[in-house]
Amino acid sequence: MRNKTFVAIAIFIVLVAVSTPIAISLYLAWKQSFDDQMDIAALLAEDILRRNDESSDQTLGILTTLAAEGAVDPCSVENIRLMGALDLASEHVQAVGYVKDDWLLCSSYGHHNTPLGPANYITPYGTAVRTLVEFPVLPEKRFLISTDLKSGYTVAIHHNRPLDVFVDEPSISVGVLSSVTNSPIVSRGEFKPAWIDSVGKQTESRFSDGEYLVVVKHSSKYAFAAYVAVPATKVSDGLRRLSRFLVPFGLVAGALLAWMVLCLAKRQLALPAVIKVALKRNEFFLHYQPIVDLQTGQWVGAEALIRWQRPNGEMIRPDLFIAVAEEVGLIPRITERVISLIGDDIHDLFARHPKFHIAINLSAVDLQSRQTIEYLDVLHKKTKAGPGNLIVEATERGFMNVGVAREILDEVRARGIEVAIDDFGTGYSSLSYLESFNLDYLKIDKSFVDTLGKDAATSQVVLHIIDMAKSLNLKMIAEGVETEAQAQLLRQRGVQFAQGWHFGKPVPFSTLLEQLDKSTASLAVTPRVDL
Ligand code: G
Ligand code: G
Ligand code: MN
Repeated sequence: MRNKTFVAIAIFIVLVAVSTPIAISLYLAWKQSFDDQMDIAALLAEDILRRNDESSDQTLGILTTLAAEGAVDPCSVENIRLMGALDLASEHVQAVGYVKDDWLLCSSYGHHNTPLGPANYITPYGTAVRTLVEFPVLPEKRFLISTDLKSGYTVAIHHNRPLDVFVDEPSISVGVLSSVTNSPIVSRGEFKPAWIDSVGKQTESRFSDGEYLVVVKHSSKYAFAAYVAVPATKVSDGLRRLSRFLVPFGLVAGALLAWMVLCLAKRQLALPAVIKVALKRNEFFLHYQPIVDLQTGQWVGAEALIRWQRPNGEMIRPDLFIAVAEEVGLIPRITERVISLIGDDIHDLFARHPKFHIAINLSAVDLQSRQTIEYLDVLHKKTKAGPGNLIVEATERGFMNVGVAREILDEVRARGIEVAIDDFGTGYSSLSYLESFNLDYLKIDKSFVDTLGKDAATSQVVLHIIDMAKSLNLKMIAEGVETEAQAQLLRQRGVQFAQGWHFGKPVPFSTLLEQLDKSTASLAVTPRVDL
């Protein structure tokens, strides 16, 4: 079950690990390509706008000059010569002329009598604009003609002159919009009227309608705007080009992440197998953490804590492998090993220190199996343990299947082995639940001891736990005591025993025994005198 979940999670993480960098690199490539195409369109629009501004500057210049000259007969020889000179001097301008009542009467090329038809629109500067004028003499050419309404003077430029920009791609649409009519004055390629709606008042608008990326730039001087529309397919072309570089990067990054995840997963998956090997190779051993009497400071017992050192020197923490062993059903074998290691360690401990106890941690499953009693029986006999020399510690989780657990614990107690509830307060047990078990000790969890002396509201909890233990007639062992201040408070509250770094860290059995022999020897020399 655990393995399946783990494999599923690992596969999921690998998939995410591989696809996320690729998705991100693809997105970045797409974004880059999109921005690139927008920039190209903006540059083109800028170019078109500049040319139009120039044409308009020249047109306006010529119209103002002629009006200021104020020739009596606009079509006089001198005036026509002036028109020719102005025409020649202006790069964008093809012809200069004079219009009256929609007829072109004369121009820099001489006299005419050509009807021009009505104007397409009038600009805010009082100029009539005809966008597509054909002259019979020049059938292939179309002209954009601007006429000053007051003077009648007129300037003609080639219709497509404003769009005479370099566009390497025929699919790109370009054009100039009149801000008066909101329609193209000149255009090349597809134009969608809907684009006009997307144009704001600002000088430049950029948007995409799905089919085209469009940039519209308004002239700051005149009533027109240049637009450029690049087909959206150009973005995917660019994306393809960029992806060729970015996606391999994504793949490498993803593969690296996946590899790391797999390494971690492999480690986790392999753990049960490694635990089995460790059992065979005797890689487990025990440390013992002293438990002291808070009144006398005497060591009254020790908790056996499992330790695991791999052949490569790596220590694996019990929080890690005990949880795995619990899930894969290896706990009975570990408990069996722990109990047998205790038997090997303690020899004649109880003969030398008859009041000393050794506490053994049991897991929830241990309380469901009569096998545990058999292991404990062997230990009991081997160590010649008297009443109270052995303690088993069961966590609240151990009491889940109440019936069986109670039966087994009662049998354990019948042998003179005492029972402690471990990590108390971290589980879900209620008082009534607790009352239904026959217990001897309550171990106050380190998390509650930590709150002592701090002004935290939780420090109230420890007081309730102490009261509860008292009312249930349980002896108390406070865990994880790290300071004298904590010890002091616990002592004041009537807690009898404590365990923690303040008194001693977990040590090998030989060290424990040495200390124990030393302290009793010194006691023998200077016996305590009870007053
Ligand atoms: O000392 P320490 O970090 O080793 O203990 C971590 C956790 O592992 C504690 O909650 C302790 O109860 C648990 N533990 C230590 N030794 C054993 C053991 O022999 N059996 C079981 N079931 N749990 C143990
Ligand atoms: O079985 P139990 O959950 O009681 O496990 C005790 C755990 O607490 C062990 O991991 C032990 O090493 C650790 N421990 C014991 N005393 C102290 C202490 O004073 N401070 C801290 N931080 N950990 C402690
Ligand atoms: Mn414990």
